[in-house]
Amino acid sequence: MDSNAMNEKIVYTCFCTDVIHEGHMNIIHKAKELGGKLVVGVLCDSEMIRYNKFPIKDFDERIKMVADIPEVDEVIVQDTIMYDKIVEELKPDYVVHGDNWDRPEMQAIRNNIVFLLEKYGGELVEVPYTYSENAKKVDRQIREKLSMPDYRRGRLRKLLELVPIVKTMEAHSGLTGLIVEKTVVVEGEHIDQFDAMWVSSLCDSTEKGKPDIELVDMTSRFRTIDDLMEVTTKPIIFDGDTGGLTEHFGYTVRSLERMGVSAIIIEDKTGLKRNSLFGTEVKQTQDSIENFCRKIAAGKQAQLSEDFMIIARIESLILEQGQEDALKRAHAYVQAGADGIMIHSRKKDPSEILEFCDAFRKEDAKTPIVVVPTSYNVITEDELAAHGVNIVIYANQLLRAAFPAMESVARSILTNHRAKEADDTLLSIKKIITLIDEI
Ligand code: SPV
Ligand code: MG
Repeated sequence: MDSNAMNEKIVYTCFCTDVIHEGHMNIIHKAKELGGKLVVGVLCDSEMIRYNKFPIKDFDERIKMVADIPEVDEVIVQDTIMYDKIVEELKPDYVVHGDNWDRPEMQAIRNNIVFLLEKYGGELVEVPYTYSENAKKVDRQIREKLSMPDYRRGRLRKLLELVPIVKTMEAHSGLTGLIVEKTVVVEGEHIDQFDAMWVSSLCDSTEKGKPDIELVDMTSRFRTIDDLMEVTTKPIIFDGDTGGLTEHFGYTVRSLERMGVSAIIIEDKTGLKRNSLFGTEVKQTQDSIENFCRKIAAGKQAQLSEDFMIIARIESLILEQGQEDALKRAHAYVQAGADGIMIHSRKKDPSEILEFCDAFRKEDAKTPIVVVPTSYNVITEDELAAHGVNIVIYANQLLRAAFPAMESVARSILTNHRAKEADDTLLSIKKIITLIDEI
């Protein structure tokens, strides 16, 4: 007979945390006071990630951490952030939660709980959330750990194991980094966020008013990475252009590893590099397979950490060399040591990319595939994942959003000889002065 049938009340609360501090213990004590059996759910890794709480502890460790709390009678897995499945299975008399529903995603969760409990007369018990100085310190320490180079570097490989597709957004400054770090959306029952950041050569150069031709030197590119690293924790994928001279490439790999970057992507072009989206409209030269393999191998040889990734980018479709050439190169680059491949296209139709992915996956089931759907932007993440894609990069959208907005405001002020007309389109003064938190 289950405990409900025995009339023992079921009290449920869910934890999505790496540490238990006083705030959590307060919830446990309040839940225990309700009497009955205290069941605590531990949110699974993939849902922690969607909820923008990348787990530091392994799932098993998090289960043990909760099981070790003496008041807890049973620990179960909660494998979706919304409570439908758990409420259906457990039919708890009470769901206990802190009353800190401040963010929109928290509100969505609250609505979901209330809706489900109302169906059978369950009750949501909201405990005043206590956030002591010590609890704040513990949370801050967790965040600091996420930003440490050794931890951050390995996070991309962890993500590749935990999520169906790694959603990567371009960031070219501290501010855009914060947007990628913090933006969370609620869409029906789903909560989502970006997993990683792309330091694009196009955006990094354009932001500095320079063309995307490897003109912005590595020291300057590293400064951009530093700006991002200072204020964010998500893993960084660096656009390494051609990787430069083979003799220099190992040094770049070591610097990036030291900084805590997770991966570099280098493209198989040589000579003056032009942006791929020009395609064959400008002169671009593809490197030989042998040379490019030597470069990959030199990078792998120099690499000191286990988790850094060197990803080889194939320009055959961009340069209209055909699928066969692209596939031959992909397999050769993997043989040379590449930890992943990126296939690029500038067509509006995604078919050539999907054809490549299907053919590559027939021969190679595991090497991660990276794509950049800038021109073929109709395709969704689910469709890409169904064709074996592991990392999707939105390579330039934030910068492209900012430019027309800024230009339009500049025009408005010039036209109106004052700023009033532009003001409605701007962030309020109150928001801009409070946008960045002080620690
Ligand atoms: C970049 O973002 O700099 C890239 C992708 O390399 S693309 O611009 O499409 O070549
Ligand atoms: Mg680039």
